[in-house]
Amino acid sequence: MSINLSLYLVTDSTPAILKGRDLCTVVEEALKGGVSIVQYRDKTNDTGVLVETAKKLHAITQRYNVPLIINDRVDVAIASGAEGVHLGQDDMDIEAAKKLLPGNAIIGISVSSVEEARRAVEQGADYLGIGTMFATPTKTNTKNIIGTAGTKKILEAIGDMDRKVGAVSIGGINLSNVQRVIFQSQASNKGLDGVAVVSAIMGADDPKSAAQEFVKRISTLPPFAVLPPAPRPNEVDALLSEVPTVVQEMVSAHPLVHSMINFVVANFAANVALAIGSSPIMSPYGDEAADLAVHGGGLLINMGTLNGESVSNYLKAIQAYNARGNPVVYDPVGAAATEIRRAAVKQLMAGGYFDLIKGNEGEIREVFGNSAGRQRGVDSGPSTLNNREKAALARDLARRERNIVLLTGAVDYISDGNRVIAIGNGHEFLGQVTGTGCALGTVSGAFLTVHRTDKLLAVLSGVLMFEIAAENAAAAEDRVRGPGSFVPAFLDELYAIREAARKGDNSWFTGRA
Ligand code: 3NM
Ligand code: MG
Repeated sequence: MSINLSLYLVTDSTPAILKGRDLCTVVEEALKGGVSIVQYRDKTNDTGVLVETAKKLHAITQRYNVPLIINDRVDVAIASGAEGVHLGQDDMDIEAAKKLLPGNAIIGISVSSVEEARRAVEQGADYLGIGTMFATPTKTNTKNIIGTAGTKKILEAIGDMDRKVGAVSIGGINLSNVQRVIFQSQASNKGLDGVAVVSAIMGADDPKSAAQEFVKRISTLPPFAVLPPAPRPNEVDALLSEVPTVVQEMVSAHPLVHSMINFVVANFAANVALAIGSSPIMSPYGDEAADLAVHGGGLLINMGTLNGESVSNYLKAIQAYNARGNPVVYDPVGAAATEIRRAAVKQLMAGGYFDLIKGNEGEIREVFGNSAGRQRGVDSGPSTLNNREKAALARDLARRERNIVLLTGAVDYISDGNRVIAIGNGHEFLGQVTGTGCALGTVSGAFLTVHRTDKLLAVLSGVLMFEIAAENAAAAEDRVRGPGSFVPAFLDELYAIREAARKGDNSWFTGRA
């Protein structure tokens, strides 16, 4: 049986969602907009009302040739002639439901873990409702918020099974996140067959146009999606040969970068941005982001001096840049330092897409969900991973998020989930001045803004320009005696590379990386 799960409408009869409108009218509007399957979900009414309403809905869904599924209640499904049931983990089990229902009935089940998913497939479920994707006011008693990372794990597990099964994601899915949900949940062997939505359609002022817009977005990639190029033979050499050209591109494009950055280093990061030839704006105010994003620049989120308003400001900005496909860089400063920061990481990871996540070992581990425990302050602390493990961590996080990860340290690791590049450039003075790591976030934003086809190459080019400038500055022994005199020399050397690149002179790079 092949069921079209692409846009799965789940009904809700509560006044907050229906706002005085008739349930059947709202569902019919959604059907006109392109909903492909409907579930009647009603947790409050008596059985008589449920059967009566299900029959009315069935008469409508039949006209649109769309299956009607009944939530929880096998008896209501049978009495109304609906095409199937959707069972929760606490409802009747699949085996019992199969005995009662006609042989061709559709049986769906809610799952929130790999174990539940495997069991449901073995028992013969036709599709899985995988959730909860994001926290949602529509259902607050959910077991588990699993996000795109948890959803992907479940898809990976069922993709390996012999029996094929449909899969939809549910919970907090709306027009602004639906493309990201589908893109980031995609496992190597299975993707979502659709999304299940309650409030974003049932509660919309115009359910028909909301459904139409969902249909459009479901069938297209999100604006920020760039599929990484297939690795070539001698990939590292090939990448390195392209770096000077990418630096030239960045210098001549003069990209705008909007940094939402901590107040300790904002001045230094702005000076670095100017020195490389980009155009900085430092604004922590989320409501400004939509206007700034219009210019096509990049965004940096650096949560080094988090406060009570920061996360909501960041989320507004991320959504504005994501919607246009402009690059967003996340620097999760001190990610594991406090419970507040840990919560902020979760909210931000659930709230948007980051083209690049950049951090030290402790920060990247926290983002990955494999924390080594509380960080002391915001510095990296002693390293506990060896080089192989660091490379694997960068690769695994990038593969999970479908983005670029830059794990910084004495050796930096950069990955797109497939390629992993280790970079040994730089100088120890970079670690003795505040703000160098943060400024690299702004620099990466500038490069990602200009070079769009290979994000890994963009970030690699920024890191190499930055670290070679640091080497040049530290080597200027006439001018540099320590971290203090290093800072102006570093800005000078960034500027010198920029001027060389502007003239098409690549000698700064030859033999240096
Ligand atoms: N089931 P909205 S979440 C009905 O996690 C339901 O199994 C969920 O509503 C689960 O689209 C949910 O308005 C509510 O966020 C989804
Ligand atoms: Mg249920």
